[in-house]
Amino acid sequence: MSTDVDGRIRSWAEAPSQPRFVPPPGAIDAHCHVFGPAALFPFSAKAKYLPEDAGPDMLFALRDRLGFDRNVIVQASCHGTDNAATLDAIMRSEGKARGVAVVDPAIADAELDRLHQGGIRGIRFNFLKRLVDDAPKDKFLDVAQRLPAGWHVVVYFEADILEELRPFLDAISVPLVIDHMGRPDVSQGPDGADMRAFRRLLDSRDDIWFKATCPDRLDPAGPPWDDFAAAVAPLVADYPDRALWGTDWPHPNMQDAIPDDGALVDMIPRIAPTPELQRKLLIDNPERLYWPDITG
Ligand code: 0GY
Repeated sequence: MSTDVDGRIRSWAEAPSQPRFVPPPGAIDAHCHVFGPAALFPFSAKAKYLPEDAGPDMLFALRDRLGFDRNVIVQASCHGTDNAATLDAIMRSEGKARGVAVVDPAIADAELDRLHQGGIRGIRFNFLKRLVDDAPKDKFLDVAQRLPAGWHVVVYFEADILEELRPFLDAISVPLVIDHMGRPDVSQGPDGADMRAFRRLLDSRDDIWFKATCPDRLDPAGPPWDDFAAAVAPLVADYPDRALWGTDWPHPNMQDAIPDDGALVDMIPRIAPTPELQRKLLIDNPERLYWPDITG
């Protein structure tokens, strides 16, 4: 872990390696964040971690270095429900970023429209107790019914609460995107209990998507993340039109084993071995959710 004089955490690799895998032209990093800069966009008083600044210039430099074309910027919990940093980054991207907001469920409809104008295409419900104080399901369901046309709901939870969350998830009528596949224990293997439960969720309707992301968070054995590759490749193969991929840069609150972003990119051909799967994972699928104006 690296902390500066204020105790703020630097959770990303200073000099990521150049990946061997070259993403197809137009590829989208569909899960990443910006932090601050705090002087312009202060962190929430309820933030559970305080990161060093990781603003849009750094994100776009990484995008270019890794060979990506576009970003989907997900509002990180350290910014609470003030989406100004995310909106600023989208605005600076010159059309190459869209975003997912975190909102107060009492948000006005006009404010949702303003977020849409700013490039937001979904909202995130976070159920991780280490990141948020509360996750009010009834209020979440309320706001999920008032979203602008074409939006979806991103849900972040851990595998041990999936069954408990099922009635809540079933009650959301817009498409769902599940962050990091609901954090399965990948060491159980592709047919382990967590993956089987997650497949049951995917099989329950055809508008649930997932992010095949975060080997660094999900595979305690560490690089080269063999358990992650073994558990996730069959999922991408079986649900090729519902998988998304992202770096998770700047890896919020990662304090040990900060991943090398180049190595993360080199996981792509291990979970999506063919050019067709790679095109779906990196272009077709995220475009359908975030740039439907391009795909129609
Ligand atoms: C992630 C994962 C994490 C953090 C956040 O909003 C956040 O702070 O999402 C985490 O700590 O697992 O997807 O970025």
